[in-house]
Amino acid sequence: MSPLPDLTPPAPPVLACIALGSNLSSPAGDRAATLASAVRAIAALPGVTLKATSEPIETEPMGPPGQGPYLNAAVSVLTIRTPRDLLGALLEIERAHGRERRERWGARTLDCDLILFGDAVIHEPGLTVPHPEMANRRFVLEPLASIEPEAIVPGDGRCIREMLEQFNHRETPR
Ligand code: A4P
Ligand code: MG
Repeated sequence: MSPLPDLTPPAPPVLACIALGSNLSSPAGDRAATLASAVRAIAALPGVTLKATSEPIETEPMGPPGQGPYLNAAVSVLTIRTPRDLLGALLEIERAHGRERRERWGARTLDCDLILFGDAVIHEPGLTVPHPEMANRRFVLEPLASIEPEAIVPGDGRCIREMLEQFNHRETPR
């Protein structure tokens, strides 16, 4: 007897948002070339379709003193991969761009952070989504707001545009 066909419907693609940062040249070239190469690598992942890419912005470094300015950007994708599997692929892309883990928040050729994964709220070892620091980082919110302003941050309820507006309001000196 032939086995029953698998009638499970395919999972619909999920919108995932990724933040990119670089403040050192990598094997792919300078910071801009590194970010462009990372975007190409993300777009080439199986099960991932690139939706939008922000312009890169130059930002002041947050973290230990003595490091150079960052170029930051954001991309959104539609994906049928799981969040853990997508993060694994992003960490692999970091490694392929010469990323070495030294000090926390230290200089790096490429940082790829998974910021949002649809409506998922995940707190597991090695995987926290939404990214816990996103609301406090202009270098994440600004590029992301330029491509996915209406994306809702699950567990928070605000969209990216509102989060950036409230961040800017907080940061404006009175
Ligand atoms: N991890 C868990 N959840 C996630 C997630 N949602 N996205 C784990 C990415 N990684 C996640 O990350 C450490 C581990 O976090 C990963 O192995 C993964 O399993 P990491 O990037 O190696 O560690 P880190 O960079 O030393 O620390 P952290 O807190 O991740 O640093 P951030 O938050 O990535 O910040 N200044 C400017 N202007 N622009 C920047 O882009 N970036 C950083 C790094 C510092 N200063 C910056 C910028
Ligand atoms: Mg990181």
